[in-house]
Amino acid sequence: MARGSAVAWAALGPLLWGCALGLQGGMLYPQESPSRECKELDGLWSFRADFSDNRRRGFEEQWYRRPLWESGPTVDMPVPSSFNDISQDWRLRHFVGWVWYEREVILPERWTQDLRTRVVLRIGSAHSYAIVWVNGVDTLEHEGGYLPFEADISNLVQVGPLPSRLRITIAINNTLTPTTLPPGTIQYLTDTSNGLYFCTRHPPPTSMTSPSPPAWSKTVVRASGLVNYQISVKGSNLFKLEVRLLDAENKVVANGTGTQGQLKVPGVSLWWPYLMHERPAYLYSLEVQLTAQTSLGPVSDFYTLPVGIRTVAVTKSQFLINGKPFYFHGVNKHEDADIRGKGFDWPLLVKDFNLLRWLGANAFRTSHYPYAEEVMQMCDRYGIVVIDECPGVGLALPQFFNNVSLHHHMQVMEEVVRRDKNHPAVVMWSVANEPASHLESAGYYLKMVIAHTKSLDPSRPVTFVSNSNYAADKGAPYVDVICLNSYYSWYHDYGHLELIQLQLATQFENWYKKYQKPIIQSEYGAETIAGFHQDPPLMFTEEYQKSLLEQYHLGLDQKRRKYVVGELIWNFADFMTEQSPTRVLGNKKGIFTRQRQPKSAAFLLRERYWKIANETRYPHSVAKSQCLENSLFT
Ligand code: GCB
Repeated sequence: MARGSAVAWAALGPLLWGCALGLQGGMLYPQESPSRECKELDGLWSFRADFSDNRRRGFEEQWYRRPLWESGPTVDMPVPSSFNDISQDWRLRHFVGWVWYEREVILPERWTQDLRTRVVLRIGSAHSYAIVWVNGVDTLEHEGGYLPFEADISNLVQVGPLPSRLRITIAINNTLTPTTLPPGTIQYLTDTSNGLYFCTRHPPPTSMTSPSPPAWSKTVVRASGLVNYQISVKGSNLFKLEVRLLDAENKVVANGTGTQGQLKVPGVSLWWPYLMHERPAYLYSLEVQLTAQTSLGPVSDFYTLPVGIRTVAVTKSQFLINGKPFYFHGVNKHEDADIRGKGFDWPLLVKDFNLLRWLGANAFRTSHYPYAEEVMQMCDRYGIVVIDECPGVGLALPQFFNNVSLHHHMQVMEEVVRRDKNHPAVVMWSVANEPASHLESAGYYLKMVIAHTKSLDPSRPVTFVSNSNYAADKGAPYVDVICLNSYYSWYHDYGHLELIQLQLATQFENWYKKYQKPIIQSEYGAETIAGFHQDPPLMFTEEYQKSLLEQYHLGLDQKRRKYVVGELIWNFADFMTEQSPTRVLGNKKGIFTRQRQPKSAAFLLRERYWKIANETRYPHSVAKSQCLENSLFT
């Protein structure tokens, strides 16, 4: 599934190449500047699923060597999207194996004729193993969905007088194995000899030539902010780097030169979460200008990175942003919508952010994989705090905790940190959701992944989300914040809403007594079919979802001024899943439907989130925001 956008971009000459923390190099989001041009490759691609028994006909017949239509029929496939719900072919709905995408691109003349231009092909994400050919030449391979990958293709396009047409072919395989992330197992249908297979996941999931960014870290000293930057340059040793930090009014507030340095910002405006300050989400712009000498003459490159200045810290009972206690009142999300499935689209994204603000939510977790970079950019701009989760979901079987998986998991965390490290909205990394953390092998595995993530980015706390018992969990000793999923009165003791408060109190007290770390209720919720009603409440009705939430809220209120630092509802919206007897056209635990219309629980949650925001912090600034919200939505 080509979920993410594809883009080709070009920059003149040597490139700024980000480098930060424990990471070598970086990967800048493609951005136009006086030296850079981008060409979006989103739109209609030619597509074919390889339905052959062994799924390998495309390789046997070398489909990448010629235009795809020459080797058989193709259909139109929109990018970005998931292919599953686009066609009327039932085989595609559940297809596992190799699918082939292809499109032709016409490049601007400068890209192919000016040898000082570097041309880069970048894939926003492809789930989950991808091989890319350019004009039939094997160019790029990448393992793992959800994250970007790119290759410098200058030497492929700058070969002759006018090779302006480029044929890009991408083969993508969505098979999950014990060593992919998420992992899965392959089960053969009745007759293994015909090679028909499908994979299950555990648990069934829901459904720069360039530069690169200066990496930065930040600390706050009274009224001054410090921005540390580090830049690496590719393609020249003879260069000059100038760095300027501009405030939101475009006034230069600090200057620097060279590949690394520290910018001091007197009278700093900090980046605050939504509802925590009257001017939340304050962003500076870090402008980097490179001038370099190359064998082909002098060249320049420009890149501008939005920068937020803030601190994050964890005590044994608090989560602090800029030294003030922060309470996560938010949601878990999925990148999911009707027809398009997983994938990125602007109307949905803006709608979701409007709903988050309506709700008074100040945070979400990227359950259970990194979301598109554009989502992270919106979070920076809206002040929505993010727990950034990698695709470490479904690590439920002992065989998934092996060395190959561990190595890959660490690699994935590197890619997540490399992509998202410069987003002030990201305040914590989550390395997994509900791994079988009661296993000894899982304990070692989680310890290693968490330690590796901390070495990549010592500035942010790291967690994983547990559904284990406090006494059995082997990973909790290594996290900074305990994140707990529990489904009282849903998967346990269903129907018994009266037990929730007691169960929740016991859960919190046991975990806190053992670990003395702040706790987030990272999932809770109830399957609810919009329009189903019953009073007294019965499961699957809107009344039941509301009552369950009310009981949870009473339990959370007992602890939230003590050591519980957050609550994230499961889920923001209904979403598609694999078929199963427990799912009615997907997971219906949303407080909004899949079409983003509110169920009764959305109003309950809205009242609660605004109340928490008003009562706990900055009454002066919050009152103003609420005023604005109310006037917008009444
Ligand atoms: C969970 C999982 C989430 C599921 C949810 C549910 O614990 O983390 O991926 O969708 O439960 O609704 O079953």
